[in-house]
Amino acid sequence: MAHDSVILITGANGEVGHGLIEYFANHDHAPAIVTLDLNPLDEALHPLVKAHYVGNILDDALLASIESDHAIETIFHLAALLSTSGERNPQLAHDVNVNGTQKLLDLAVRAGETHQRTVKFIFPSSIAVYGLPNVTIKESVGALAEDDYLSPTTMYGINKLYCENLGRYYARHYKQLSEEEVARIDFRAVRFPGLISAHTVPSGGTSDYGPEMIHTVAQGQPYTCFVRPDTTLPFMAMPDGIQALIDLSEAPRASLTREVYNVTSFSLRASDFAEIVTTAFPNAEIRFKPHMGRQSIVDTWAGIIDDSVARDDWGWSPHYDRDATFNQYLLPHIAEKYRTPQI
Ligand code: AKB
Repeated sequence: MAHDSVILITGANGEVGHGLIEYFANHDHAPAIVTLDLNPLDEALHPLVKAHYVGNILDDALLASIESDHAIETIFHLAALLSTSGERNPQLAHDVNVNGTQKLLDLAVRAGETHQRTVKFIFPSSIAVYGLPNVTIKESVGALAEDDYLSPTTMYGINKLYCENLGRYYARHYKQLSEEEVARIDFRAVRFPGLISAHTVPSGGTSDYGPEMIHTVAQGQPYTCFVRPDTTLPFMAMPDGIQALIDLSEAPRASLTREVYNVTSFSLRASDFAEIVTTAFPNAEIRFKPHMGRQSIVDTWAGIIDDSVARDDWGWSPHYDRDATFNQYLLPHIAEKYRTPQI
């Protein structure tokens, strides 16, 4: 039976999934969208997708039915456990983040063979792949390029780094011993910094202190930050994160010089975050009470990342820099969401 080509989005119910669905559904020439998530898809998105599957990415029968029902052209594989959740349950993180990704890569290979095409596989990786040995080096080393300091200390970071390599293997070397094997996967990954959304508060990540601080204070509640004031991480506004995945997926293959790209917007200390939030919400009550475990995670992550290769290869450029992220995106939407007065 002939099938129409589709884009498959896993972990579709998160905010990145929402953004991708809205983008492709409103794009004239985009294929139809099929989604997979542990939870039922938000009602509002139903008219925008061709089919939604509820279940676990480790469920082989479910993946087989998606594969037989549709001709998959592109996969955005978003489903994952984040870094703090991964330390709470390392075995589950490995199952979902590694075994789940491999199942999706295998599905992509089979879909490519069945429909005689190369399937695009778009993968969000993370700054968690970095593993700086100590804070002194973190502070002195400057912006990290893609191949610097890749010794992650979290299950999540290890999973992401391994899946970057697995994706490159499937794209470039899969079954390299067999003469007639054709590459069936075009694997492309972005390494995200902390993403900050005006609409949702993340959970299970370790960069979450940034978005938690602004959303909590905007609701008139005190916030206790779980990292030291001097902790520096790179961040990006959520719409830019979504745009990065779209831009990379649409870039001509010939312009790409690698599979995995850093993307960033601005780097900020936790104390700078608190200062900006306090300026916007003068009644803010923010205190710092570092959590040893979570602090030790962010101390190994890059404070600044170098995304010049993404800028050169596929024209990456964030729409929101630091000031625009706060003044044009976060503060107006968050104040509106919680109806809190700002100065
Ligand atoms: C996390 O904190 O785990 C994520 C990430 C930076 O990948 N937000």
